[in-house]
Amino acid sequence: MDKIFQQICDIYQLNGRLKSVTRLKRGHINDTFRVDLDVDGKEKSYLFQKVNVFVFKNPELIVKNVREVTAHMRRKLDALGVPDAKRMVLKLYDHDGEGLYFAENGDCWRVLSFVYDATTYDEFNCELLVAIGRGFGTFLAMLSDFPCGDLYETIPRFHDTKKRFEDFFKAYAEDAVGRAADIKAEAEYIESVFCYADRFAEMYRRGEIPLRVTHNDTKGNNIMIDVSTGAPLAVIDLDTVMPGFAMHDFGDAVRYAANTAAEDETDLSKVSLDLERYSALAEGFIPPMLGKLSDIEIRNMPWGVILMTLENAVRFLTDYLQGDVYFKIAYPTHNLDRGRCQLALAKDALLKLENMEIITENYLKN
Ligand code: GN1
Ligand code: MG
Repeated sequence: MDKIFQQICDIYQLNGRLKSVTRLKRGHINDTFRVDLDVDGKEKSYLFQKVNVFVFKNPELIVKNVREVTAHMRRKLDALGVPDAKRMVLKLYDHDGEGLYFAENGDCWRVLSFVYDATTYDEFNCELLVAIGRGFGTFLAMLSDFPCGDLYETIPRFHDTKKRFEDFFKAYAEDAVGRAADIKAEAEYIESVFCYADRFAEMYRRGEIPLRVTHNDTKGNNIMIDVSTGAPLAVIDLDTVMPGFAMHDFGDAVRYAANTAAEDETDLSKVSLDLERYSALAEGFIPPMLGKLSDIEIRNMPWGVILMTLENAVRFLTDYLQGDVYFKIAYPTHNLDRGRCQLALAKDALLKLENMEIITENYLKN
């Protein structure tokens, strides 16, 4: 076993004998490992994560945000006397007052609590989607009184959709690795929907919608689910918790989990937005936030779906044009396939805008 894992155990003073390390297939950015220790004959597990410092240029900021946000949630759950609080909020471990450990080769590591008897899913039925929606909606609700301005922007302009489009146009024009010719049709389509990109930012500037503490990466596999009850437990992957719009969190959850195909499906005839799954996510997500969300935010949830899907499409295609420097890929055209799939989903979501609006209207106050 790689000696780094033993080193991390020593640094963080995790008592016990290192038994096994399993790499988890989780996320396109960081590397995550489950580490099992033997503590006096009992197994204890942790998550070790190697933080991608190309993506998170300033990983200390993540630590600050995660510490404050999780402390806030823990205080709330403790005050309510919630018995399972440990499984509902991740814990970030410290060594000598530091959250991160920089190895000799420059790799940046952190240690997180392991959520027992829980798992994440990449395939979804409606019951699971209600739970996932509820988990993310409750996360937002618990943080709704956290002062937004106290959070650092861990990735500047992360959901600035207009900027994401502009970055795509730039990468397309520069054509650094000679791939622009592969996506001529996609680029034309992206040009045609650019007019939507700044919708939320404009609404914000007009004072119509607020910034909230949001998760910003609400993929269905970023929440732990209790394996026996199916209840949502801890929301994970807290690196992008920053000020944002509620519609982004709802929209990204739908983008990922209400697609009838995988995020990187190459048979585009399989890709579509499943309205029943949309409805299940709304049923989970919106009620914990009722009374907090304004009608205009609720009305704009369908636009969250469209914009997050377009944004991910342009991000994947930008990465393809730049030679796959950002997202992990499994094969050379992976980002191209992801981008095409997301565009197909966005087209279907645009066709179903009205259907989504009708479903979402059920939650309006007035
Ligand atoms: C990345 O790490 P992961 O896989 O949860 C990305 C998200 C994208 C998502 C697309 C920090 O999330 O923004 O929506 O891939 N995270 C970052 O699957 O860029
Ligand atoms: Mg992530």
